[in-house]
Amino acid sequence: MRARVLSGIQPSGNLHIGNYLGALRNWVRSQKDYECFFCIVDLHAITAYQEPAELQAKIRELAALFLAAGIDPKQSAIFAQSDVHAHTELAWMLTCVTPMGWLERMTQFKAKSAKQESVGDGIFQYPVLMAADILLYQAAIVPVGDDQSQHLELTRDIATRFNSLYGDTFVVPKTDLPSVGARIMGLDDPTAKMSKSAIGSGHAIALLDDPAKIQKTMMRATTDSNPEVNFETMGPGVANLLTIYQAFGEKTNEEMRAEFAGMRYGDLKKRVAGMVIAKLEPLQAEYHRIVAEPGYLDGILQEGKERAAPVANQTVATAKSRMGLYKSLATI
Ligand code: AQP
Repeated sequence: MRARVLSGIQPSGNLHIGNYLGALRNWVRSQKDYECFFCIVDLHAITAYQEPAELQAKIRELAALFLAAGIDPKQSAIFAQSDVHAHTELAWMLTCVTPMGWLERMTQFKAKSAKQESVGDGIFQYPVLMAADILLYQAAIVPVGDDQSQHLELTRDIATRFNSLYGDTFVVPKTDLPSVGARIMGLDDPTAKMSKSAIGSGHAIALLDDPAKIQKTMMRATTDSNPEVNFETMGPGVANLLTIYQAFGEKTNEEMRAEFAGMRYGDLKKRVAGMVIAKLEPLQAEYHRIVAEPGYLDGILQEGKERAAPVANQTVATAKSRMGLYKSLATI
């Protein structure tokens, strides 16, 4: 049996190049060596208010983007988290073995709760649900961006604690970060990570942005007070633009220096925009082809659920029995 991979993206906001370079592109690559489960984490998305009709539309949009990026539904399961009930069931069991102190240390919880007057319990429990997503599939590898590293460490701790309390039940997973592009920063503010939920038109490049919009956003990107690229003194804005180019173009550090040292910022931005436009063009064409086929996406999500649910249900059954929870004679 091949080792398993699990990862997910929230159907909130517009998928951006950070999501692609940090996670989605690695998912596509992992299909070669692993049995993969890719989850549209709608239960995570509702930790912030989502307009219901828009959430429904975003779930399909995300499924189409997974396919357009190169996820092959014949090899990998694409499904919605809320469609496989075991996710919430295991999340509760894991909540009961997770000390509150572990969750209070999560930087994403601290940052998100600092922005809100009233903090929902869902934001606090977010990493436990994420642990359930991963552990249900006995995933050995979890390809994510760097912002999820702390949550992955927590998942490992929860799995280890459960295993030591109740006997070996879960595979303890490893994080798979890309070597370049693990944390793409906001184009308007290169000290904050590019995020779907950030407000402002100059912040992110969405995977479905047209070439004119990409060019415009790129030309407005924050740089620094130098006139041209200097690899020794450059600020985070210029470093971020170079990272985007390097990640999309799969260039070595030497190639980057040879191509960009001494280049004026206006030319740098044009060149990065050109690379992003060229790389997104086939993905966008494929996306528009997929969404034009009525019923296709629902079929893909149904097949994904049928592949994911038996695996998840088996793990929940084992975890319940290890914990001593009641099992009736017949399943209804
Ligand atoms: N800027 C990023 N650079 C690299 N990888 C990133 N990821 C997210 N942002 C970057 C990775 O994308 C996957 C999906 O994450 P998500 O659905 O939480 O996306 P988001 O952009 O982080 O969305 P939100 O709604 O804006 O969430 P918050 O506000 O929580 O950041 C993950 O693998 C993530 O690492």
